[in-house]
Amino acid sequence: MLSKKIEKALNDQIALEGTASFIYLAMASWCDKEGMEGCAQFMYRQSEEEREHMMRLVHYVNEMDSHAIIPAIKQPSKEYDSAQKLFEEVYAHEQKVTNAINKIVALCYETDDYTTLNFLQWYVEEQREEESLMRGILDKIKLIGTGGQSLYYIDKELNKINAAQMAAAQNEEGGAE
Ligand code: OFO
Repeated sequence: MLSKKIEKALNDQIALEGTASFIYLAMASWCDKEGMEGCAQFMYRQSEEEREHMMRLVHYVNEMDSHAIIPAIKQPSKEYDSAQKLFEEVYAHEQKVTNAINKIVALCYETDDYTTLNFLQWYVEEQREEESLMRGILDKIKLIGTGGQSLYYIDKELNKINAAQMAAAQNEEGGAE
């Protein structure tokens, strides 16, 4: 069984991942409405991924004979000022999640919970990848600038990332067979 401290920290993390999933879904929907198909596809997938991260935690907490609590989720913003602002928000959210994961890792050391520590290694690696991916997207957006056709080029860049991620997922599936 998990200690009360770790159980609470993991339940807070469930809420954070669930919130990320909803925020990213709202962002995907806004991109869709604005005709940015590549960005929309990317954010729909990020939203799914965050849900999976939440579910991993739900299963872990319950497997450890504790109780995973499903949180109420606040309605995210409906409108975003620009693609750049949107990705700045995503990046800031990812940094917040990384900090939260690091705090639970520290708590695991404090409470000698090496099972949870081991479980969290996957999240540590995932956050490193996500932060670097979002930073890369923001760098590209800044390079493209805000000229007349900037949205077109930003969307094109996101489509390239979509294609690369789909190919990587297919490779993984192929390897797993
Ligand atoms: Fe859950 O990986 Fe990002 O936030």
